[in-house]
Amino acid sequence: MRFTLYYHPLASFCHKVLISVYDNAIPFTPVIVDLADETSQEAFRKIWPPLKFPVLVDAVSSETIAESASIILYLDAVAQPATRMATAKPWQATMWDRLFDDMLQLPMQKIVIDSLRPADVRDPHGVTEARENLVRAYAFFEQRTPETGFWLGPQFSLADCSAVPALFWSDTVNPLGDSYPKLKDYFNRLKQRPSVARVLREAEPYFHMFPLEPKPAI
Ligand SMILES: N[C@@H](CCC(=O)N[C@@H](CS)C(=O)NCC(=O)O)C(=O)O
Repeated sequence: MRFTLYYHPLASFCHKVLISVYDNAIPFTPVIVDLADETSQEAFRKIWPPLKFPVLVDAVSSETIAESASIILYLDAVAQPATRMATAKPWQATMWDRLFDDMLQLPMQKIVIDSLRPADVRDPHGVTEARENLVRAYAFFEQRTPETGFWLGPQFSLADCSAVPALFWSDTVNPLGDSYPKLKDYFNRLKQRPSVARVLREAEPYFHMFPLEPKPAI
């Protein structure tokens, strides 16, 4: 098999890549990384010492690619997929990718990671700020979600792959509620796409590992 993907089914940044490979039926060897397991961690350290996933290894080019968006763009370039995730305007796709990561994933991670800290070193002020940032981001994305059209651009793209985990996990820690109807409709459309539904279904058996209540739900 040409491509090997190192990932975890629950990990939000891995969802971006999984959606793109499932969407284009790109075959790959899956390697689930369990950082809590010493053997798995040491095996992965040899592949990628920073121990951050997803990571893709291409046996043909011998390249090791990290960073979810870079992996998606790499596969776009070498695997000749039917749906080009970079689209004809790659700067737009990467702009949305950065916005979803920076404006939703980062504050969402702050809230989750803080809950894993010992009680005496938690950062309640930082968590309140992160929640405020999520609400500001929801309002921004609500305003920018196109009035017409199915996806963020003229076709399903990297932008939409990035939107899924950003919205899914942010909605889990700080529910969207009913104040953002366009964004919510877009999120619901995303969840119906077969590649997205498959990624969320594969994550579901691990939902109990999520440290906050309520647990995620599809
Ligand atoms: N910017 C990176 C972020 C990668 C990242 O933070 N991955 C998380 C999983 S979603 C991870 O590796 N966590 C393990 C750790 O930080 O120890 C990307 O887009 O791939």
